[in-house]
Amino acid sequence: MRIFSGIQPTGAKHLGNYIGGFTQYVATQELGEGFFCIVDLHSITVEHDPAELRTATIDLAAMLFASGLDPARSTTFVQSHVHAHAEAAWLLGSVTSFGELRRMTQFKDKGDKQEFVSAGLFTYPVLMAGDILLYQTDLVPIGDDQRQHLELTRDIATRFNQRFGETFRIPDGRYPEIGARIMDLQEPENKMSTTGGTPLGTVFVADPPDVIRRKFKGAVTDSGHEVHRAADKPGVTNLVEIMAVATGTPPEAVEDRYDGQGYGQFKSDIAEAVIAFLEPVRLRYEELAADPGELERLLRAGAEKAAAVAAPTLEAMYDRMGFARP
Ligand code: AQP
Repeated sequence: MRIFSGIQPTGAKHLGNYIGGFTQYVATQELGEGFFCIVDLHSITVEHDPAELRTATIDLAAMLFASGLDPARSTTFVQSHVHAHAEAAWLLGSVTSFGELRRMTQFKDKGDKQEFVSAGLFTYPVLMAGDILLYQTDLVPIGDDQRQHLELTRDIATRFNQRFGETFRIPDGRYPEIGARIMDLQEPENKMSTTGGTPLGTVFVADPPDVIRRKFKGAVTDSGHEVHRAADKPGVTNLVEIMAVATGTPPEAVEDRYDGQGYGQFKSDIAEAVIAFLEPVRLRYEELAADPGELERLLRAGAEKAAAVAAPTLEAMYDRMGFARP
């Protein structure tokens, strides 16, 4: 079984990324052959700082290894190191319609927040489709926010196969049972997000304990005492889910334990649970990030392995589309 997922090197990674991304990568690497990609080409679709992109790329490698990705077992690499990704995106653009891309909710949400809406932001899902399809992927561990992009990937692959002959495996998504969409602590109707989140509502993996305590203390709930998940209580629902994931207990058990007690104790217990959940990763991350030379070496080795696996798929794409190859 082939597993592929990508993660953007944009700034600090948050608790939503950790639950929707990292924990699933580590779990799925046990299921087969994993390819985990730092998708730097995606990060330039919104305004970015070149110096930051460079350091964030290496930093993210440290965080991926710190969370438990094993470089001996899973291929961890940087997207721009494997040229096939950019080429595949161009080819797949011809089997993706303008109408499909225009329907992507992430484009609408992010586009609304940008002063300059780049063409790259619009075509981003095509690049993502190529990322996944190049590796003949069976399973894509992602958070709920990427569900629509994965559906589009499946449509693009099916269309390519129909038009040019069987070339791609059709991938399935894998979403966390709990915590597939962690919400902002201050604005729980919005997902916790790097570009769209509030500063106090976004918990970073590398936040020190006192910062995590402060953020949970200020989390928006409602005026009641009921610790129950409900559509009209997104703040409480989110906290119950976070507590469930951080402690590895079912959300119903969290509700039973705290119902009727008020939110003060609940919030302070969640903060402690999240600190304990993230601390080993943060400490290991700090250790690994101190040796960028070693991280670069691991990423070079990863890119070599990834390039070898992606090359035959790209070649098949060119061939079936009728290109006269050199
Ligand atoms: N709030 C979330 N809850 C659960 N999973 C989430 N993911 C992102 N936000 C949440 C998952 O994290 C993985 C890596 O995401 P990414 O950093 O590559 O980019 P993203 O999905 O676009 O989300 P970000 O990081 O918050 O950036 P913004 O919102 O600024 O684009 C993915 O598997 C994602 O599903």
